[in-house]
Amino acid sequence: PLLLDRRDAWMEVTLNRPERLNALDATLHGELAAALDMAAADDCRAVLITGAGRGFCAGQDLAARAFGDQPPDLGASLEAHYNPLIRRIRALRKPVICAVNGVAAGAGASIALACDIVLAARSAKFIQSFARIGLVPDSGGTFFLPRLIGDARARALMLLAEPLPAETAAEWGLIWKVVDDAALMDTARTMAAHLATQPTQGLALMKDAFDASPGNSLDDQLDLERDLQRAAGRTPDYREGVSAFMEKRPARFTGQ
Ligand code: LHQ
Repeated sequence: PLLLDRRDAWMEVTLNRPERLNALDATLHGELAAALDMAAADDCRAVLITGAGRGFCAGQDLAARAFGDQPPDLGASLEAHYNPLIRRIRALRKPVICAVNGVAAGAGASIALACDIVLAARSAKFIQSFARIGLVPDSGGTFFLPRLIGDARARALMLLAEPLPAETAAEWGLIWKVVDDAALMDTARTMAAHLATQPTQGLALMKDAFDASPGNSLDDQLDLERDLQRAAGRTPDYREGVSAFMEKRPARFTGQ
């Protein structure tokens, strides 16, 4: 249920259960985890996540969840699959682009929001569908959403479970940009190819700064920036970036 395409210097990961709008079951989770581990170990320098068919991801596969005599332990499912997935995306030392090709519902929306840069097709929608089935937003949704768009909008979206059109999502700052449907994948691939030529270590250090920011005081964040900049300043790509600037030529970053 997952397609993996290793392009020149980046990896494209496509959720591929289009008949279920790419809802996640244990198999897809397993393949996604393996793909992200491969992307982490591999020398690719950017990752692009998208969905096959008309949806991006409808969250947990509700058909796969059998109700027995005992109530299910959904916490165990988060512990086993969803939380590690979100951590894998955030911890990846390379930029992760999400091309939201269609509806992103429930944990499917949270997965998109965990990525570094989100592009969405004009026809796409984001739905915090958890309330519709009596659940709580998960997979980092209650972390990402209020930080991205503020408490008032995040709460209403989650309590009401109303679909948010991609254009509004972009206006509100939930995502980076909306792209015409037909142009989405070209735009996303061009971006992935570009990012794969950039100073990968510096970008990874930048992700560290953003991840730490919400929990830090200004003093802590200034200290962290000092440490991250010290690390960035020691990379060969910093040396190359400065040389290229001084020599008025394009930089040739190696990702080191
Ligand atoms: C689906 C699904 C789906 C199975 C569409 N499952 N088949 C974590 C831990 C553990 C447990 C619980 O959850 C979580 C986190 C979560 O993600 S909870 C949230 C789960 N997701 C949802 O509640 C969303 C359910 N889907 C929908 O509300 C709609 O399908 C949306 C609004 C996404 C799209 O609506 P439409 O464009 O009208 O499409 P559709 O509903 O007709 O869906 C197309 C097909 O895909 C359909 O199958 P069918 O055989 O009738 O053609 C759906 O049954 C199937 N599908 N989502 N999550």
